[in-house]
Amino acid sequence: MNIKISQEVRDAIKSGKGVVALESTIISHGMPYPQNVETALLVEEEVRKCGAVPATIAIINGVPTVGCSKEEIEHLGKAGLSVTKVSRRDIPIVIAKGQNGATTVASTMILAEKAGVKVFATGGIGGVHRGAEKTMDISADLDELSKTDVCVVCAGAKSILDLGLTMEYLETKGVAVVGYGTDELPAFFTRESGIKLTCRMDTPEEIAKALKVKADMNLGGGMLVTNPIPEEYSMDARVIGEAIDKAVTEADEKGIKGKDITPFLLDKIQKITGGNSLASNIQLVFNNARLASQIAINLAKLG
Ligand code: PSU
Ligand code: MN
Repeated sequence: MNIKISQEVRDAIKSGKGVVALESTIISHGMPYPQNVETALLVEEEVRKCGAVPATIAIINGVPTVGCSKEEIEHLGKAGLSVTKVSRRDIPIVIAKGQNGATTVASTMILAEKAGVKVFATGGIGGVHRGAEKTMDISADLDELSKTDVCVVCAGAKSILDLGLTMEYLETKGVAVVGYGTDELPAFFTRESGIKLTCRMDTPEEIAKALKVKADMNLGGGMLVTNPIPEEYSMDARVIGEAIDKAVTEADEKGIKGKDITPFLLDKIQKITGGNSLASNIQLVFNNARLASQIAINLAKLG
């Protein structure tokens, strides 16, 4: 397959520098313009400040691209929802049609693995939706974590999902869910959920070591590292809980389904809570980028 890997990313992989993959659905479908573009560029800066190299991933005019340019990021951000949201199933279609595509966690993992990038930072992952026992709506992100060898660093999952079922699903699929400095799955806007994780780890070195063992044993699949939002940016559980409940009810009433539901809920929550949830969202992405950079640097040292 023809993948375009930027010179900077290529050099970094060759010389054993840490590289951090970044997704593009968060840009086009996860935040409003212009904060989406500002955040995407600042996250790249944050990774560089930590001594690693960022690789924003998207499909540009039908070409899977690892290491998007500033202009490409700006385009994806401005175009917003009109860009196709690309999960695993959509990759061949968008490439064959020569279109632009914003990659989700699942498809970003696929392209990162093909390019040799082992660590990926994002905000939140998709998961098992509330009511999935009826709708069967389970994000392709979860199956991807079970088969594609990339470590994903996130702030847990938003309670637009059923967090308990999401953890059960990952356990069934053999995906370790590590808490960075915590025993509990963080719930994106808040640091706690009451749901127990696979294990707690307190240093990036320890996480890199576990990734190295997994690689040496050829176990395949990824690992999920959950990094709680910094205390000063975490939100009131009741305020955010009510906003999420309202958004979920509205999606239900409007009959929103399939790939449209996650972007719909994200947008509604931002509108209900004003700018507060967006500010928290931006900060937790920076926080994840810093941890992912440290993991990538340590992993690169282990060879
Ligand atoms: N959750 C968030 N922010 C996001 C997403 C999820 O808090 O931006 C995006 C990610 O790209 C994720 C995707 O991979 O939504 C999941 O979509 P779906 O549930 O349709 O698989
Ligand atoms: Mn879905």
